[in-house]
Amino acid sequence: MEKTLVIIKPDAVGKKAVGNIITAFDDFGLKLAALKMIKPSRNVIEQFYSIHKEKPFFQPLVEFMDCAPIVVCVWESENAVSKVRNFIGATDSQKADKGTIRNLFGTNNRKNAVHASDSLENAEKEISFFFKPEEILNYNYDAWISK
Ligand code: 3AN
Repeated sequence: MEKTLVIIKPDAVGKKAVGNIITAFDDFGLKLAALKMIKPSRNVIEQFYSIHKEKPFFQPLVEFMDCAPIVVCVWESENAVSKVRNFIGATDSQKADKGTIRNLFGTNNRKNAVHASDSLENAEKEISFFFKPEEILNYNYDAWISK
């Protein structure tokens, strides 16, 4: 089973779309392994997006991510990384396929509702960036939920 990191961004939090986005991932067949709402410092956001620090959109991206709390979550499934990337759609919400998370909940290429890891290697790095190992929960509710 793969795990991947999803961030519900400030625009989606501000729109009160957190519940709907989590439900969409649940309904898509992913299993929630970790979840928290945080307000990272500007420095932490800069570190998270450091790969983009030379890009023209870096400063506005950091400012946007710094403007309100975010929700970070870990989702698990077979091929979780590519499954989630396909499900969220293109970076620019205006160009994201109909029915994708960014199409449904985003606005443009900055306010695009969610981030998701783009490779297994980055997923592992990004999960450990926000979560301690003991915060990633392994559980099997099928065993008792039907009782
Ligand atoms: P993705 O999140 O689809 O993998 P990246 O990794 O290329 O996209 O970019 C990281 C983030 O930077 C995007 N999620 C988006 O918020 C922002 N971004 C990317 N390209 C642009 C752009 N041309 N203008 C403004 N913001 C951008």
